[in-house]
Amino acid sequence: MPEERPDTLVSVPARPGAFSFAPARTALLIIDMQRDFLLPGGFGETLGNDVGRLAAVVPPLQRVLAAARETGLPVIHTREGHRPDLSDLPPAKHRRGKPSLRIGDPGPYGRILVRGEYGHDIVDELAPLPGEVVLDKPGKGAFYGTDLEEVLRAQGVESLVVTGVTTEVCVHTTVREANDRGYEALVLSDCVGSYFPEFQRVGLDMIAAQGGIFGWVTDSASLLAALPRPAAAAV
Ligand code: TIU
Repeated sequence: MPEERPDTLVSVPARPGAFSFAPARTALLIIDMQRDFLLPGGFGETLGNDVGRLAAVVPPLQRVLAAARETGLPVIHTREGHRPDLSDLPPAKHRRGKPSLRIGDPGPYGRILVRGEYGHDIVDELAPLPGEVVLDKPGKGAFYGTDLEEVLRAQGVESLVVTGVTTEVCVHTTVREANDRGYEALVLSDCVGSYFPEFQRVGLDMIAAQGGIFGWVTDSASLLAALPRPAAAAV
């Protein structure tokens, strides 16, 4: 409940400068930590990517998720994917990238990027708890074609801690969408992952450049040190 969370501002060292937020008005957004992006044989691999590069995101994100739950921040998980009849899949997206398996084709974890399939769901390590919002999105941004704005407004959220994959695609698109809608976004550098090391670095630089043109960037340790938690949980 928002009224039970600390309403005072806390400050986190970040680029391009300290990020101040009220935990009472902040949500943790976890973008597309789905088997289809992280495991061999899923959508990410069909696009020609080395999916092993994303594994490093899981342990720090587990720690941030645990801390968010202890603090009482709303946790919103997203999943990129499409209806089983693919009626929400634009032909241009279907054709994109000449993948060996296209969206909707049967893969080792069920139909690629289709809602309800095993591969479409979130990895076990970050499984949503009952009561946490799981938001299905057809596009790269979490605001496009979803009710995310209504969810945030109903919970009084003004700031977002953004995590997930991939840095330069769905994380970036979502941060830009959030910025345009007036939300302040803090991206955790070790809790977002890319298939391309250079895109990871440049993607984060692009967010924090120009005085924080899209948002702020810090790491999970800095956020965890700043997040107020019950004394027993923080040790
Ligand atoms: N291909 C790629 O890097 N990402 C995606 O297709 N979706 C997300 O980032 N979730």
